[in-house]
Amino acid sequence: MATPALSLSHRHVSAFAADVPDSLTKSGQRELPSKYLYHELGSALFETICVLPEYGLTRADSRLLEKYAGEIVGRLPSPIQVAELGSGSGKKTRWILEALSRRQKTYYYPIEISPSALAALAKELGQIDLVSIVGYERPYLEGLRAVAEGRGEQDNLLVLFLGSTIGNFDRDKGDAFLQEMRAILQPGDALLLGTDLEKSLELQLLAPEDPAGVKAAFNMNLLARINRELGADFDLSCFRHQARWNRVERRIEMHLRSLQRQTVHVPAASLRLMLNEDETIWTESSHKYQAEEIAGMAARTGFRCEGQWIDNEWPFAQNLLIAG
Ligand code: AVJ
Repeated sequence: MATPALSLSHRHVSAFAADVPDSLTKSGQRELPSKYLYHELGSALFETICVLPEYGLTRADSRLLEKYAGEIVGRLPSPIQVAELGSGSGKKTRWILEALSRRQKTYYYPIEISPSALAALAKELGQIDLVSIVGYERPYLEGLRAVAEGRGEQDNLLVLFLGSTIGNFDRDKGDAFLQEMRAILQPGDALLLGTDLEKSLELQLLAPEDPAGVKAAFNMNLLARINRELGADFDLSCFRHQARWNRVERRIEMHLRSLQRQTVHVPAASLRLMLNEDETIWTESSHKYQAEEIAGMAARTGFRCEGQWIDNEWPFAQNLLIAG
């Protein structure tokens, strides 16, 4: 069996070792939880996806924040502290923190399971005057609970959930997640939610298919990670990356398609897996939204939508939700 990377806590390794066989042996469609795509190498590959010419999502997200951070911050109560779920490199966050730091001293709590992303973040955002960074290497809601418990009595919270990460959740799971988040917050706290919007089929399908294959590498790396950390023997040349538009669910799905009938072993999970030719492992969903449906999502989950800003190059929305 391969030795797990030293930077991983035992807890992470055992959660991974438990989740992998459960989802790979699901009846019907085999799966792998998408959160395991984002770790060390995976997060670096995703950062590369974000600069692909075909992938407009991250640039739209950034453009909106650059243009409207002042306006967004102007609608927030004061004083306010900032928590961010899955902050990645933090480049987009800078606009919000700079706008806030013009009016108050700000604590910024990035919540992120990737230690390398947290370290990069401290570097990227460590120099802003009047901003102090305290990172939490925890799952999203666990981290948010810790931040909320530690806040001062006067402090409101702004939660940043950018980049349409919400799109990784099935719609009902997304609602449940927002409800759980709401339960941790106080009335008047804010959530800035980034959502990728439905767009022409051409744009939608162009985005998943970059000619250099960065997305394919990002997807295939999950199998390589299982080989590295759980001692599995996935032969990557026997799989192919596939992106599909699911028009009923309004989402892009990423799959790994088995090119032949094959058997795979995952020793750390005592698992022997038989895959048929053309059978797929579903690794990620990326749900798309209509601008008008966000108010409904907010209402169902204990928020109200107080503002929405839409990019005019790539359909993407920043939504300011206030806890009711
Ligand atoms: C991280 C969910 C925002 O939906 O575009 C992109 C994921 N995966 N290319 C997205 C993703 C491969 C991404 N999100």
